[in-house]
Amino acid sequence: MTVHLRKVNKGLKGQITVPGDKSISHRAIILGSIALGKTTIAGFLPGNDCLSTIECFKNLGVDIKQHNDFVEINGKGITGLTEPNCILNVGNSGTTIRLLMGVLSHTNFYTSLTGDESICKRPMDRVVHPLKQMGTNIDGRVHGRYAPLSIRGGDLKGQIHRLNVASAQVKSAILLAGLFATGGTTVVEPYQSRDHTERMLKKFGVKINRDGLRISLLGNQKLIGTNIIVPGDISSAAFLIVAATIIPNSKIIIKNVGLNPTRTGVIDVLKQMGANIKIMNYREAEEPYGDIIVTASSLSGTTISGDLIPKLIDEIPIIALAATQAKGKTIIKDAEELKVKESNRIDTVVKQLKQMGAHITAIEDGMIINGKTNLIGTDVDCYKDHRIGMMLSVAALLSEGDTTIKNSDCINISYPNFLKDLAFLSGK
Ligand code: SPQ
Repeated sequence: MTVHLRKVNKGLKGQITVPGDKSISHRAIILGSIALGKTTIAGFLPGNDCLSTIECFKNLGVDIKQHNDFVEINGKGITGLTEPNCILNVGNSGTTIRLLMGVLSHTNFYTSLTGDESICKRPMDRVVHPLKQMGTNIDGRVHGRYAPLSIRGGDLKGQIHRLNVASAQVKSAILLAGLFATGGTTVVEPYQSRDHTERMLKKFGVKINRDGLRISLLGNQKLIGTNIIVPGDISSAAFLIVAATIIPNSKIIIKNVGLNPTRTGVIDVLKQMGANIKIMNYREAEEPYGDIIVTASSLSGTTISGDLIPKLIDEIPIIALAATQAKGKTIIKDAEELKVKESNRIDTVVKQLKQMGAHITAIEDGMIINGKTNLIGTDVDCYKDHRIGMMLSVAALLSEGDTTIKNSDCINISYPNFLKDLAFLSGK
């Protein structure tokens, strides 16, 4: 699909909710499937990635009923999955393929896993190697580096794994495999990554321990079905937060957004740049959440690096757009992981924003942006990457003239109503 957007003349106004958190929705399906008894999920994200996770577990013999944002699962227990009679297709979802590898690592049956063109280019050896060390039989193209993958599980032994990238997907795959292993499994992270798996395992009754950057659990624990409420996705809200910050005269309220501190880096950075963002009705739960109020404001450049990067990795495309509207220089570094997302997000962000007139340069591990620049509408491509598609849609609302975005249907991966919500806030 190609969309045509143009500059908005008034600011964004109104109150809105964003769809459920993608990371939490995936984990609720996965843990509900291997738990004993019934799990319900309210606020589930019915985006393409999470629907792929449901489809994979249905093919593994799990009874799952989904209606919009409500899901009911009759869990199979930790050893109850059955051999699928087809290749499991994860579509565009890195979280699905990597976490599934952990869940399937102990099975005594055969599974093959694949995904779309982007998935088949993303590195899988970061999960394949630790799982092999634990005792699973797993292989893939180029010595296990890429999908398609094949798994025939094995008898797993718990181990200590020291990660060299801060990746919640790698950490989660190892911890899930650890549930089926003899003895204890420990993951040591270089920096803290999102901790939804750890929080949700606790909710399903698993004993799991964090000591600084070390997370440990013992194998052979039972998961008991439970009721999960998924808060709004802060990664989706980030597009609206930046839009309301940089489009003059805006004021919006986003209700019930997840505020897990391992995900709120985007709010910290935007505030540091001068954004007017307030949190109201903050509530502590398994996953904290609250309402976010954003009023348009002027921004100044900043530097984003180190342990902040995993807390905002998926928000870097939209932060880069914010930086084009900030006075002075913004440096984003230590973000090499951007190269192995749905697209190479250093290349795609730099190329597309440059085309719209931004002063932006790629560096080896990030980008440098000099603002403030008036953007110009033109023809752009989101390279089938949902986060690039949403960033370019916000850029279009701010740019002189018309913008045409190719391949924008990828937005359905994480925020199916994004363009409608933007139109609503723009008063259309
Ligand atoms: O699931 P997928 O395709 O990897 O999705 C992305 C995204 O932008 O939606 C990354 F491209 O989010 C990842 C995120 O970057 C979701 C995720 C998770 O749910 O555990 C963790 C992060 O990836 P990683 O590699 O740092 O663990």
